[in-house]
Amino acid sequence: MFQAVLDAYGLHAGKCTIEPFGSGLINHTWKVYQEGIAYILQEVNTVVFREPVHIAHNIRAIKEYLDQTAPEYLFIAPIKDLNGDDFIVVNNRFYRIFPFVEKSCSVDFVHQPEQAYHAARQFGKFTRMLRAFNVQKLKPTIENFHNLPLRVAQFKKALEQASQKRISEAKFAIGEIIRHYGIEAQYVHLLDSGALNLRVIHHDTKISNVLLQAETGAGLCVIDLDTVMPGYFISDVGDMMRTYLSEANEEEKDFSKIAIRTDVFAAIHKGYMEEMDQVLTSTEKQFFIYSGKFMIYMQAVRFIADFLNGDIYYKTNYPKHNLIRGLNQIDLLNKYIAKESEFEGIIKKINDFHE
Ligand code: GN1
Ligand code: MG
Repeated sequence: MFQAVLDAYGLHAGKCTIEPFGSGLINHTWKVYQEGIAYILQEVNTVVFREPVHIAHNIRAIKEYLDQTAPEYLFIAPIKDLNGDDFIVVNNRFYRIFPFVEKSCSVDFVHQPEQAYHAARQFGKFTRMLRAFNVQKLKPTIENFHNLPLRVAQFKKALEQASQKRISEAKFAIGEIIRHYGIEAQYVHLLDSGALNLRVIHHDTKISNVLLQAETGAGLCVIDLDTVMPGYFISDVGDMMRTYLSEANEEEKDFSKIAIRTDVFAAIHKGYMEEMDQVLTSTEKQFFIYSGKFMIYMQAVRFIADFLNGDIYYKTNYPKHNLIRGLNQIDLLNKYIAKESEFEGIIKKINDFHE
C-alpha cells in the first residue's frame, strides 16, 4: 500500500521512514520522512466519511479563497500528487499527504488556561477569515453531524430496539438524557427563530487539533479539516467547553476527577472573542454559554445511543466503555449547568469593562 501511495507523490518507499502518528480514533495517520523532509500521510475512514471527495472539495474551495484573500494565513491543505490531484485511491482506500509543519507541536490536554486561549483564538480566527466566504459552496462531509434533534431521535430508536440487559444497565443514564430533553427543545427553538447564522465551522475543536509553536506555545493554525462544513458557532465553542474545561476527559472512569475550571472558561471566551467579537451578532453571543450544554449533551446522547445499539460506532476497549463515557459526559453536563451563573458573571464583568 505505502509503495503505491508514495509513488503517486514521487516519494520512494525505500528511502522513507514511516511511523504511526497522533491519537485520532477515526482516520489512520503516519509520519513519513524522506531526505530530511517530513510529511503526514493519512487514510480517511470511509465508513464515517461516506463521501471523502466532499472533504477534498471543501478544503480546495477554502484554500483557493484564502490564497486570494489572505495568503499569509497558515492553512494546511493536502499536497498535490504527480497528477495534480489532492488525494489518491488505492484498493478502494482513500489517502492524502500533508506537509508536516516544522517547529510545531500539539498537546492532548489543556494543562493551563493559556493553551485554551491560544486554541480558542485559532478556531475563532479560522471562522473569521472565512466570514465572507460563501458557505453554500461547502458540502456536508457527514450529513446531520451536529443535528441534535436527529441525535435524540437516534437515541429514542436505540432505546426501542435495545436489549433489556443494556436498558437496565443504562437506566440512570437514560433517565438523565430524558430529564435534559429541554436542551434539545431550546436548540429547535433557536434554529426556528433564525438566531444562529450558518458559518464555516470546524466541528472538532479538541486541543490536539491546533498546532502550537514548539518554542513559545503560541497558536499556529488549526488542523484536521475533515469536518469543516457549514454549521453554527455553538458547535466549535461548545466542543471546546466539553473538552477543555475539565482536566479529566471523556475516558475518565473516576467522575470525582471531573471538575469545571472557570479560569479555562474565561480563557476560551477571551481567545474566541478576540477574533469573533465583530463577527458574531449580539443575539448569537447570548448563546455562548448554551453552546457547552448543547455539545456536552449531544455527546452524552451519542455515547449512550451507541451503547444501546451494541457499540457499533465508537471504538471500545472494554464492555461498558460507551456507557461509562456517556455517564462521564452526563456528570460533566450537570457540573457545567451548576456553574452557569458563574459563567454569566465572568461574561458580564468583561462586557461591563468594555462599556
Ligand atoms: C469522534 O475520533 P475523533 O476524536 O476525531 C467524533 C466526534 C466526537 C468524538 C468524541 C466523525 O472524533 O464527533 O466528539 O469522537 N467524530 C466523528 O471523542 O464522529
Ligand atoms: Mg477528528
